[in-house]
Amino acid sequence: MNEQPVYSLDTLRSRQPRFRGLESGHRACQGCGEALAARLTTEAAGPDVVVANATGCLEVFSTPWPQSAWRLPWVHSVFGNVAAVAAGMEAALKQQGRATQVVAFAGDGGTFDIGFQALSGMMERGHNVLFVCFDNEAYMNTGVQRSGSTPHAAMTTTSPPGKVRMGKRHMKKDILSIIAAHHIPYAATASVAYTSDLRKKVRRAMDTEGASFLQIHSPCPLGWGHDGAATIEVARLAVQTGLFPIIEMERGELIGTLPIREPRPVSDYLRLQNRFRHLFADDYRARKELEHLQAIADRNIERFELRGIRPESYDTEGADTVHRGGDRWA
Ligand SMILES: Cc1ncc(C[n+]2csc(CCOP(=O)(O)OP(=O)(O)O)c2C)c(N)n1
Ligand code: SF4
Ligand SMILES: [Mg+2]
Repeated sequence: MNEQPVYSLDTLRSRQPRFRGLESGHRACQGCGEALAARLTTEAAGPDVVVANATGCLEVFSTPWPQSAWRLPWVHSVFGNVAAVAAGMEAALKQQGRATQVVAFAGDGGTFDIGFQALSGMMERGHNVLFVCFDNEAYMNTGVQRSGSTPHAAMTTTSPPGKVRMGKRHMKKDILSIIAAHHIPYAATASVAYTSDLRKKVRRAMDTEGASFLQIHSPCPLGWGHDGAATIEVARLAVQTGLFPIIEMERGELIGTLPIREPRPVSDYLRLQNRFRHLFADDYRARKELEHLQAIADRNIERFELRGIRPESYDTEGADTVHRGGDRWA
């Protein structure tokens, strides 16, 4: 009879796959940044978590009745009340004396716009909930309508470029400043292009007592009009141009940034996406809008000192991009 080798518990554990909160086989588009962001977030937050998920792409592509891609307890809320649902769950678990933590998921529409009232109340009351906004900069689930997070000049179905204006007229809301005004213990931005940074922030938020907030920049190939294979490149360029600053705040004070060694011109980022195609037309207004977007990026770089004035252990050049096969940050 063949003797089976005896492995230690540690060896067996090291051979187990990482905890996966969101399984493959869901119905997101190829290259969906939101699906990647949700997978990374649950891997870092789990396994002892329960999730409340607002209506939106993530909820729809992960749970086509009667199937589910979730490997953790998960509840679907309506579009506008996920923070209230998560707050109730947290209060109930606390009452039962359980250590299970609560995470709320919402798109930018469910965060910046319709879900904001419930989010503000949850933060004000100080519930021990991590609220994650998967920011794909429009209402994608219902066919790419503009949201309060859609960048200025972007094309959506409700902000088409034409004779009157060049895409969205209004500015992208500075949600992190609004969150900072609630003085919650921890708030940060992250990007699917910088996965180690994203994981560290999720863990830090989970270790924080009280409300925490994470805004994850999550490209949407369908709504932004880029190749699904270019999702990470697009996400990285948003950071490296200064258009999506990666920052961390404690009680409303800036405590960390991801510096940019060599800022790239915004056109490198915009050119990859169909939603900004009209900005490259031979048109005076297009040139003006490009200058405007460059000024926004330059202002972010100056405001958050992204040229690396602050001492940091890594920057956008040194930080990883997508890391496969193991968790070197565990
Ligand atoms: C009160 C209400 N209004 C509108 C809708 C339709 N609706 C469902 S999801 C959605 C957009 C979601 O956008 P976002 O939160 O950004 O998530 P995404 O789909 O982009 O991930 C809308 C408008 C709804 N479900 N409930
Ligand atoms: S529409 Fe965008 S956010 Fe929705 S599943 Fe497709 S890529 Fe993801
Ligand atoms: Mg959205």
